[in-house]
Amino acid sequence: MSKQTIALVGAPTDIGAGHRGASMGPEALRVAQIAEKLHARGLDVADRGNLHGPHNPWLPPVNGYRHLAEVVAWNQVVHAAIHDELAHGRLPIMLGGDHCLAIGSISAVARHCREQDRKLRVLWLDAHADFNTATITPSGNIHGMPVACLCGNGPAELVAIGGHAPATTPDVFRQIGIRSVDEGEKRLVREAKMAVYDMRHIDEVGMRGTMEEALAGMDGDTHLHVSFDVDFLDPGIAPGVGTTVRGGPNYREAQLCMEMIADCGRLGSLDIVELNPAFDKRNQTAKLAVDLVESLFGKSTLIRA
Ligand code: 5AB
Ligand code: MN
Ligand code: MN
Ligand code: MN
Repeated sequence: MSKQTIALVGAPTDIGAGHRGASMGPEALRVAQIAEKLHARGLDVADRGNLHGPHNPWLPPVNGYRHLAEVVAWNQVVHAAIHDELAHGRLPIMLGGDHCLAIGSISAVARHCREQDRKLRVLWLDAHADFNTATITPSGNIHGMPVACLCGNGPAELVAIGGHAPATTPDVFRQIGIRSVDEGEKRLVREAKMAVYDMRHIDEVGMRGTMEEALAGMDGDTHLHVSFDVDFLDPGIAPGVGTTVRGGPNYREAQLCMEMIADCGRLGSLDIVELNPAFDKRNQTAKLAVDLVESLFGKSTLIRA
């Protein structure tokens, strides 16, 4: 088997967020040596640099969406770049940027899976369900809507990114770490029968039991995508995000989550999103994210081998 090549794709924008600053995420991850650390793990790493898209005009929502046209433009660019990496057999890591960009990356992964006749599983690591729509959103911020858009509930321009509408269906998702869901959003999550392993579930069955359930049922034909919203982590260890919610996974729980994903051997693509250096101190949250991503690629597994 040839060596796995990882492609780092920077998407420096905060176009879908409620705070400015996630646009600095890609550079903070590079400063935290994401490329060097993965390379040291024996992986081939190519840093593609940053994608380009419209500036953030910082305007109020229109018809329930903030910056819809700019969000569409960014996601088209992300979709094309991530699809191209997958088509060439590489494992893309999208360095966000805010979480609206998962519409572009996951639609590209879903398209690749259709083309290769593979199944898709998405692990959504987040404090939030990101299942809002224009009518129920409390903010109009599209980073709170990517899962809904990917499942066909959103504006046509976003739902159809990549040409196949919807890009995917709720049954491919496993949401982990959830602890902040808006009232209207709760109803939609229940109606969609979304698999939500919320913090209550993690409290009750532990991270190990949770991950066993979330990873169950995948086979050799399953592509695993991880969408890692850094606000998944407890803000005590990860203050560098725009939307902190107390009561998230601690350091060891987060490590176990990543280690169990590594052990399953199916990881095919990754988003690292919502890192906001404007809220961080000494780049500690970026360093933690890189530390966890090293575990996602098997760092701690070797100790026991
Ligand atoms: B994130 C909120 N539900 O829709 C909304 O960080 C927050 O990508 C969304 O998970 C958080 O504005 C979006 C209140
Ligand atoms: Mn999110
Ligand atoms: Mn979040
Ligand atoms: Mn956020």
